[in-house]
Amino acid sequence: MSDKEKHFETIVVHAGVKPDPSTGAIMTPIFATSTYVQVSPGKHLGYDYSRTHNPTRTALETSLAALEGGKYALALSSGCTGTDILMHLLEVGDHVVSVDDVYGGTSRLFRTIWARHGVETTFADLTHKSLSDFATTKTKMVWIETPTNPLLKIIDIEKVVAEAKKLPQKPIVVVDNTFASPYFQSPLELGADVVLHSTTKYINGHSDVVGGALMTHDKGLLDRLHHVQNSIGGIPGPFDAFLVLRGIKTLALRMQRHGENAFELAQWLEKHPAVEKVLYPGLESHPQHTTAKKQMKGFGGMITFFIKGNLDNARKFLESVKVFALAESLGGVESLVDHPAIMTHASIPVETRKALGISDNLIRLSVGIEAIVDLKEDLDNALKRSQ
Ligand code: P1T
Repeated sequence: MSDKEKHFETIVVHAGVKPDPSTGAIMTPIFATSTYVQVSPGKHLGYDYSRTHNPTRTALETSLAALEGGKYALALSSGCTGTDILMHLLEVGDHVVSVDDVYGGTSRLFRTIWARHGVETTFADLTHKSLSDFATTKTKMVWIETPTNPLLKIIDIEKVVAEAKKLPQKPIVVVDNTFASPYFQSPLELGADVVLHSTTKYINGHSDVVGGALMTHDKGLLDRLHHVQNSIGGIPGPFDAFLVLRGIKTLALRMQRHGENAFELAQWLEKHPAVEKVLYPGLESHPQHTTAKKQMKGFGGMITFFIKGNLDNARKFLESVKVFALAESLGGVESLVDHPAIMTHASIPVETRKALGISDNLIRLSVGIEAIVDLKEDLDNALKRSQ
């Protein structure tokens, strides 16, 4: 049976993992080695130095490619490394069109690092405007994050890909699929050139690794990306690669539960008297609910909501939760709560943040896999204390 014929639940358990030929060990060993013995200069078993390749990483890359239905993947030291490697493909004077609401660290890399090196980024609301409203002849990359972090906007991937293909210079379309995870969304099938993941999040799923990944169908693009990675570093160590590979085995089970819990909490929060507004792509009230239904298989485990009141009310809530932990990051088995304006998106200039709607009463939930009744009770108690 080819990987294409297998179901996602089977792929996550098996892809990339083969019994070790020398011992039969069912789990891929952690190849803690920096170098490999050669029988003659340039004659070796496929591995020469671990910045270039490592067998534990190779197993992870095979698995990551299969998750996105892609042919190739690179495992990286972090999600931000993936963004940086992609930006290294561009030249001075090139231009990027990026979705306006992106992870704070992505925005920081575009604005404070790559702008200094001559690559400008225009941040665009692609929920209702066209790529052509922002693209120039120099636009070489289109950056989509969907659902976006933290406002959970949904961008129509097929539509943006079609618009990009009409531009004569054919910019690379990147989709940061971290929030949806490959369980709920497959951007390569929708025409994207590259998918990026912070594997720190759902893919690893246990909040014990920082990692990233790039997936593509295009061998030429893979070779260019690997050339950058091999030149600058940005690799995960073999122990981290092993942990991510282990986390992937339960990805389908975890995502199913994240999605169920989040859907129920979003509906419940929408009726809560201490909540002003809920943003969750699965709710009919979400402005891009129809697009979400079209391109996602489910709506994910992230919820964003506006609490009634101001920063004081938000603080009271955030200091009162007991099952949810107040922490940056997302996608682990445990529920987390974040205050984007002060925490994950603090690096975005305050005026830009305000214009986007990342206000002081905005709260982001990463809904874990705990019992839904405990999560509800925890939020209910903290919401009551907030007012
Ligand atoms: O942290 P790192 O593995 O480098 O991943 C960066 C990144 C990329 N893309 C998205 C959509 C992300 O959310 C992140 C990291 N985000 C957080 C740490 C956060 O709490 O939002």
